[in-house]
Amino acid sequence: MNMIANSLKNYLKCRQIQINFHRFSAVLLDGKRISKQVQNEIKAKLDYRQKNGLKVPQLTVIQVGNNAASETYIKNKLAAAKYVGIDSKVINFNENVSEKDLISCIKDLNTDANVNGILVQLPLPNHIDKKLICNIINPNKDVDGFHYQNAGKMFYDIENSIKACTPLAVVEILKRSNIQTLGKTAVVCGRSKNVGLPIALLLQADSKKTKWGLDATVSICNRNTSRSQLSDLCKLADIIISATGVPNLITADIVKPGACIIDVGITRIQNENGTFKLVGDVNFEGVSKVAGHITPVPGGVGPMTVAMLMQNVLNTVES
Ligand code: L34
Repeated sequence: MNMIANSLKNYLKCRQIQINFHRFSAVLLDGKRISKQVQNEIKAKLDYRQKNGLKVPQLTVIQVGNNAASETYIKNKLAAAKYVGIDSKVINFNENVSEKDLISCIKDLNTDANVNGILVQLPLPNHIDKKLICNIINPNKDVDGFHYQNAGKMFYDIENSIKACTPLAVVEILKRSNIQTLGKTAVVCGRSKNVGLPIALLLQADSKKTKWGLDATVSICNRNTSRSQLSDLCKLADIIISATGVPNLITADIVKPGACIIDVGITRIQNENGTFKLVGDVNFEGVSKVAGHITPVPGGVGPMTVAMLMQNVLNTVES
């Protein structure tokens, strides 16, 4: 009896060691660090341009209303612009601004030779047609890549398309972290035109036809995908990209051991004391014990989105 008890104790001890070993086994994909690295590379190019009397790009951000998240994101974009050496400016509109006034402002910026990049921060109030606004922007100044000409160029593998910053951020994290994608299985949760769908497009693109192709086999899930469907797909996935804004959508039990997890979701949750905390779509605590690589929230895709915006602005004067 004692022997059995002892061997059980030993077994549990071994299991414990194993469990401890698996705790935080995933490599953290540090978006903040990679973002700094990208920004430093952009800064070096812009320093060179400035020294040689070449044009320093200008970014104009349009903010409508005072959405708390937008305030933070715009602040981060302006700070990055300042760091890398991009001139920037914010135009603020009251949330009651008419569509007509917004359009006339954008048209002025479209023809202003001092403005290289135009960005209208989303979301916009309900009385304003987001699609209309995004498609009024001069496609050559559309540093968000939301204009249908830029989206269409990406669809058709045309080289000089401006691509959306969040999809570029996901790709850049994968590339700089040496995550293999060719022939791998990927699941994208979310099909939004600005995030989920373009991420899936970049992941599936053919590297023989475009320089950005990642050659993965991609499934795209949406709100109608059942939990069991999602689970079946994720369990087979080498890469999971989640961009839904649903906290705890991705749990450890549906993640293949060693998979790479990119969390694009950002949800603000109010603590009991009234302060806010940010969470992603991924149950980080559980999934980080199973996954091979994982991005945190905050400090993951968000800061990289800002870095890729700087890259898009630089491209407007380089190409
Ligand atoms: N037009 N609207 C337009 N272009 C965009 O590219 C965006 N997006 C999304 C919202 N609306 C947009 C952004 O800029 C999301 N987004 C964005 C930008 C920055 C960050 C996150 C999302 C970011 O910096 N996140 C940090 C801190 C966030 C915080 O403290 O609230 C992070 O560590 O995740």
